[in-house]
Amino acid sequence: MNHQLTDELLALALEAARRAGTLLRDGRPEDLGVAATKSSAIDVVTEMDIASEKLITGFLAEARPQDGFLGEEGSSTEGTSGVRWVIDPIDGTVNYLYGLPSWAVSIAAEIDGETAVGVVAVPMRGETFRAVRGGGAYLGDRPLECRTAPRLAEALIATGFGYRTERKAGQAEVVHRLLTRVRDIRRGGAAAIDLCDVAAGRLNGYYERGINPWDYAAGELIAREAGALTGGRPGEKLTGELAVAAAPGVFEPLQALLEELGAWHD
Ligand code: LIP
Repeated sequence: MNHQLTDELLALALEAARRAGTLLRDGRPEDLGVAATKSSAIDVVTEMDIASEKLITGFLAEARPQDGFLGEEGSSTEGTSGVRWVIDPIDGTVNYLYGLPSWAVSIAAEIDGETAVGVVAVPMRGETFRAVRGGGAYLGDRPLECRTAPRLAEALIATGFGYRTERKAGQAEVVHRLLTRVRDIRRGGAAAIDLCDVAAGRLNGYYERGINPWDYAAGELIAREAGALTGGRPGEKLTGELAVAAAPGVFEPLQALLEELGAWHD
C-alpha cells in the first residue's frame, strides 16, 4: 500500500470526523425532530444527519476533488482517483434523535475498491477509533486487541434489528434461540460502535442482518485490524445479507450457529 496516501486519507478522515462530531454534539437542537423517513416510518433522517454529511463531503471534496463518495444521506459519485469515501454521518440516528449517547460518525476510505482506512468517532464517549489496513487498530494512541471467550456460551454478543416489520420478525426468531446459547445479548443501536467494541474487547462478537456499507466499512476494518474475524455466511464476505465479527474462537461457532438459525434471511 502507498503509505503516503493512506497517511493523508487517515488525517483527513480524522479531521472530518472530529468536525462532524463537534457539530453533532454541540449543535443538536433541543427540539430535534424527524426531517424525513426512508425504508419505513421508523427509519428516520434528521436535519443533523444531512448537515453532518454535507460538512464531511464538503471538507473531503475540497481537499481531494477527484475522489468518489458513498454517503448514507445520498452522496454518490464515482470519482477518478481510485479513492472512494464511504460515510455514515450519524450511525445510530435513532439514539441521536432520542438523546441517547450511542451514536457515531463513521468514515472509511477505499482504494481501488478495498477499505484502506477507517475512522469511527463516538463523541459522547470522547473516543475515536481508527485503523489503516495492515497497520493495526487504535483507540486514540492505544493499540486494540479483540477479546475471545473460552466458549460461545460465555461470549457477550451484540446485534441489531432492521426497520421493516418482516425483517424484525425473522431477527426476533434468531435472537430468541441465540439468547440461551451465549452469555448475553446487547443491542446498542449503532453497528459502527458495536464493531469498534469488538475491536476493543468490550464485546466478544457482533452480528446483524441488513446493515449497509456506510454502517460497516470503517468498523469492519477496525475490528479486523484488532485481530477479529469478519464475514457473512460461512465462506462468504461480510455484506448486508449478514455481518458477523468476533474474536477468533468465538467467530467460528457463532457463524455456524447463525447459519443453523437462518440469520441471513427474513
Ligand atoms: C443503524 C445501525 C444499527 C441497526 C439500525 C440502523 P443508522 O444505522 O447502525 O446497527 O440496528 O437498524 O441500521 O440508520 O442509525 O445509520
